Amino acid sequence: MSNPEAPLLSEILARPATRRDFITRASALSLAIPGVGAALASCAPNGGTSDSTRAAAATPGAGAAGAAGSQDKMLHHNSDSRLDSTVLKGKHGNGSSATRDATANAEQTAFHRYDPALPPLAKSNRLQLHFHAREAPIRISDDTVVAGWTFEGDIPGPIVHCRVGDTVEFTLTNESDIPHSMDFHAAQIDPKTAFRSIVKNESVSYTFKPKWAGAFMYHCGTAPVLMHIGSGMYGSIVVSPREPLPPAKEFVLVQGEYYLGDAVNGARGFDYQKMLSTVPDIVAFNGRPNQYIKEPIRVKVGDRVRFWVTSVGPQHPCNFHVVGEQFDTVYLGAPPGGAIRGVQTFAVAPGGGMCFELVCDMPGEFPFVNHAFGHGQKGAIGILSVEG
Ligand SMILES: [Cu+2]
Repeated sequence: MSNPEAPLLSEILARPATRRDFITRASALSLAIPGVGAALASCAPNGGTSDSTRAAAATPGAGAAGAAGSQDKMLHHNSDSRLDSTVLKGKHGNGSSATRDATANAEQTAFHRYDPALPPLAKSNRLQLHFHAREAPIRISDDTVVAGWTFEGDIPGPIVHCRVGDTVEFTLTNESDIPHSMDFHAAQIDPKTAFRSIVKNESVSYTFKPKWAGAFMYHCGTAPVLMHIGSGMYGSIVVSPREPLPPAKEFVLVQGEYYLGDAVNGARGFDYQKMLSTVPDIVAFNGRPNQYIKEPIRVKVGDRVRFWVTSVGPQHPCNFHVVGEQFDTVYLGAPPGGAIRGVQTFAVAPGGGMCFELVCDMPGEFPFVNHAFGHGQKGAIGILSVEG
């Protein structure tokens, strides 16, 4: 659905943001991209933040039910969209993620393999999470460090694991000069309050109870969302059903794309204009191209393997396939619902997540890939090593 009257997203985002402009911009974006106007509106310029709203927003466990009653106050608490637009034009880097903090000591940054194992469930039905939005250089391979905008200092952010119906009490604290926010796809909640942007040293808290099982993306939703996801602000929350699935070795794969600009202080910035081209330099599982070629995911003959696969994009699906294997089960809906059998490849949409299962009945090295092989070639590939 296109609207010939609607200005280009890039033009809208590049305009200076007076309050009137902002409202015009948000309305225009609602036309251009449904929902984006609302997301932008959550970042409306304001005349200051009252101490009472700041304190309320910073109280861990303060649920959305409490927050929803004070929408007007919350709008005043929101970030300044002029700051958002300076991400693209001005002091925050001309459409590059390469800020001072994102590049500091880049060359000393060590590589680490991102552990794909699904963390165990907590015993309690209540999960308390406190994430920090921070800029940090991340070494994604021997020769490349990127200027990341992160949750908890890594790309992707931490894997979260809970059950359907658990209570997730979430707090985000922003340690960056750039406004950030958190959008959990596993939550059903008023996004205008819960997913609003916060400025440096402020916090936002909300509580949700996942209704459906599955692998769900989480991401920063601050405008322009493309820039924030494209700079590394994403991760996966796996929601297990209350009735356990069959025993399995469980792994989490988050496919993301990198659109790289020039190096600053040894770290490659993420480049907004390149993101708009939708042609990535790198596509990676769990933030590092080819990392599970160098150090495979290891299981044993007879194991059932369950992959919780999320494509965080920002643009492309993950066409998930295991060479030399077939999935005995792919869940189209929330596991255990919507199971289909005997599947070779299935596409996980950007912003989506799915659950794939296979049984390893012979030893060998089985590549798992994005079968859109341009993206496999750019790093979305690994080895499932099955030992006898
Ligand atoms: Cu952000």
